[in-house]
Amino acid sequence: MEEEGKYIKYHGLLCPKETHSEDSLKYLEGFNMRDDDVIAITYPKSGTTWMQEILPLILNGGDLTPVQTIPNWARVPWLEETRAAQVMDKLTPPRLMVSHMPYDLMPPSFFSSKAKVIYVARNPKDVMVSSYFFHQMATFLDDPGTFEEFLDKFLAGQVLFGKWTDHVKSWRKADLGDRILHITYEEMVEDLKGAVRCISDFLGQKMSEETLEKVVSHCSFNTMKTNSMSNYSLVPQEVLDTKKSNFLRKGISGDWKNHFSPEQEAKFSTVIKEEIRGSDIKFPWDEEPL
Ligand code: PPS
Repeated sequence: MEEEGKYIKYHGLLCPKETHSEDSLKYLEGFNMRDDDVIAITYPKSGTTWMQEILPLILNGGDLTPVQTIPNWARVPWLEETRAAQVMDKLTPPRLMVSHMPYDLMPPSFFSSKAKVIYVARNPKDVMVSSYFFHQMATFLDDPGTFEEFLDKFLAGQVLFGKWTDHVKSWRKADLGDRILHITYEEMVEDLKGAVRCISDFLGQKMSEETLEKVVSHCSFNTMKTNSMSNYSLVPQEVLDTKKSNFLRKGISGDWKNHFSPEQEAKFSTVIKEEIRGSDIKFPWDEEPL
């Protein structure tokens, strides 16, 4: 593993040193995945924090205690981050976790287990915008430069966890049968109730209409924004500078339209479409004209 400024390079992927170390990445490799584990996989800025809220609520029958008393990074830890080794053994089964890893870098035990996976994808244009503002606030990441510069870096994969297209393609080709549920951030924005129902069905959890309503209400953007266990307000200002941006920033689909010029949009779409071509991936945002 090489170090590069504020990052560790893991199989060519940039991981921030603030939250990753050689030890944490070795922990990932040797991780003993259990059959009843549940893992949400995301490319950064695609809905990780949202899943860290939704999953415990579903698995705890709508009990708000975990999401109101335990910070999201401890209640549903990242498999590859330094905190994992400290908190994983304290989780009551089924263990809930998240990861930004591409399919091929999952630990060997994952492939032989029956652990369930929820893959959340988001329109890469909105991912890029969200990431651009996150790089402005996160002092442990490189300054993103201009919007145009960051866009070029994003397309080249010189950003956290590499190319968006490589990530989504790796998980689409994943041979996991009914162990995996694919869902999009956009579907969750459009119909959160339907998305929560779909996730709870996938996890085999029966939920009354009343519990479903409670979970949906608690996972709304506005409620999560005021939950100190989920809005990153526990992180010092020197690490996440809220004068520059908020972690829970806008929570909408299509914010890219407020930031991309027509030329940037054309360039971005051309590269992404070219790289996705040949795979059978269809996303809700694909229907949009260039
Ligand atoms: S990270 O750093 O990878 O963990 O970031 P991640 O949590 O994946 O993505 C952050 C974006 O998700 C938005 N978010 C939500 N949107 C709608 N509703 C809810 N409840 C919600 N929770 C988190 C968050 O606002 C970031 O998107 P942007 O576009 O920046 O607002």
